[in-house]
Amino acid sequence: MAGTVPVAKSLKDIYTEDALPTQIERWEKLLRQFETNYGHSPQFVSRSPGRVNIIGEHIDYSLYSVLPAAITADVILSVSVVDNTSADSYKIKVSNVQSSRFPSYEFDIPYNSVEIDATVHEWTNYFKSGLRGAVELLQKKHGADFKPKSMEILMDGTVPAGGGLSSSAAFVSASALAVMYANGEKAVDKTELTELAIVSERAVGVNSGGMDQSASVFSLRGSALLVSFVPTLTARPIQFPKTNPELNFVIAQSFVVSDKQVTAPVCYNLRVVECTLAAEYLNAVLNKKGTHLPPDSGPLGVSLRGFHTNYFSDSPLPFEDQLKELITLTKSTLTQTDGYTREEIATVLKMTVPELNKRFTSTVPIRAEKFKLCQRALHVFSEALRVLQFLSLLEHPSSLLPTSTSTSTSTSTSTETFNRALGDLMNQTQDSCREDYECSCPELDELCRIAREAGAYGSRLTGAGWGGCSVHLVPGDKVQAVKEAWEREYYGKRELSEEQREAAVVVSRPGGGSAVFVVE
Ligand code: NG1
Ligand code: MG
Repeated sequence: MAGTVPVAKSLKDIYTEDALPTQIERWEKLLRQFETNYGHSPQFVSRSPGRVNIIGEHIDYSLYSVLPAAITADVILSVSVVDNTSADSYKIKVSNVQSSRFPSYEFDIPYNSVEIDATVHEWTNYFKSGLRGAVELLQKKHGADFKPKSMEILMDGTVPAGGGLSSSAAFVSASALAVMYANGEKAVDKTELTELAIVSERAVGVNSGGMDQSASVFSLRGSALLVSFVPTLTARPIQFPKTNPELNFVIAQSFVVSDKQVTAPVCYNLRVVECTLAAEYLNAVLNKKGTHLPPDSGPLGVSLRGFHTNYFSDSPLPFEDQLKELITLTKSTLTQTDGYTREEIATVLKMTVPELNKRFTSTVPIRAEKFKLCQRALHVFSEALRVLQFLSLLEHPSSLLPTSTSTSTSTSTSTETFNRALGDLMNQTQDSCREDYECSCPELDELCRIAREAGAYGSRLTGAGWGGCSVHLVPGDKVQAVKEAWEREYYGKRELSEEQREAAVVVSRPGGGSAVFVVE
């Protein structure tokens, strides 16, 4: 599903009807504030949304398919392009509607490089990483002496930071899109934009997969998105069955903030390294074709999916059965459930520990004595399988429905059976994230327990975890009960601001992806 980023004429092209009144007010405020800040109106606004991941957690960087959907919350950047005056640099002025939290900056940037200091956690790093990716692409297209334009920017973001709804990818994608458009690219290719946003975001210090940027750029209103990374990046819209009004996804914040840039060495980046080491270890023990894997597009150059493809290269076994066999093989091969030391892994990979460190842990800082290869690989293979099972339920709901003529009672019973089957898969994901991947936290577990007891079919964390958001499949007539139970047992017991209370729970409808809006 390729194509170019849409240029919207009206906010109706961007938001669902229920979101419009609030959004119109917000956009008008942004345009007014831009005039106050810079003394004239902006020329255009670039927009990219956050996302909720429905299923497929922590497997994008192992190159397995995932199923996210865009949400209404987004990043909007109002922009005006300024004539360059300097011979060797351009100027970027960037400010935020929430100016007390996010101070304004002015940067003089040399034409030939965009410096980002990932060790200093500035909010503008995300803008700069989008800028860097876009400028590199523009210079690849138009020649190394291409001179980017100066820009004045005012941003407004409504995706909560560190909340598991991917504020970072929304910001990086909107920034890269703004820079492309400001520099004369009026038809920005979605795949190019996504790929550059994926690589750019890694410059901020997190070795992320590509799910968030794909969801942010490619999503279509009303559909979830199946994002695949092999053999190339593709995004396919998946419609929810329209005849199933019970299919409500409810997002609930834990208000435990997990800032990935800060926790990466012991959380996110460590998992990326563990998965990569598991791939090389399994390959070294099980593959007869050489000690090391051929390179692929995983963040560290090889992946569990790469091992999978290599191992089953000539096998006629269906993909789902291959995953099942990999689960069995992981258990019989990676038997040390308390983890593996660097020495143990290096010996199997026939390298020295310094070589291992240089190859796998030098580009991203991590801290660990032992690597839990078995548990991490088990999560990845079983989660990849759950995505396929979830997808086949959505695409062939009849596989669970009775084949004979159905009365209305049996139809509603079978809708319930269907939703329970989806919910069970989400619950299994949560178990796997908690037990094998160790990326949940007591608060997320608690939100899931409360929701299930109040009638949710399925409940799990969404996004990287260790805090942030949870997502729940809740029957329409139980949404209220679930909300009340959270209020009573979770939110009511915490000190939250009015604003936090209001944003705590959202019933999500899949929204559209990136867009440019031209200001007349
Ligand atoms: P969050 O923490 O929601 O931004 C992160 C990664 C994804 C994916 C999920 C876990 C980034 C930008 N995103 O999402 O690629 O790996 O965790 O499934 O780091
Ligand atoms: Mg993020």
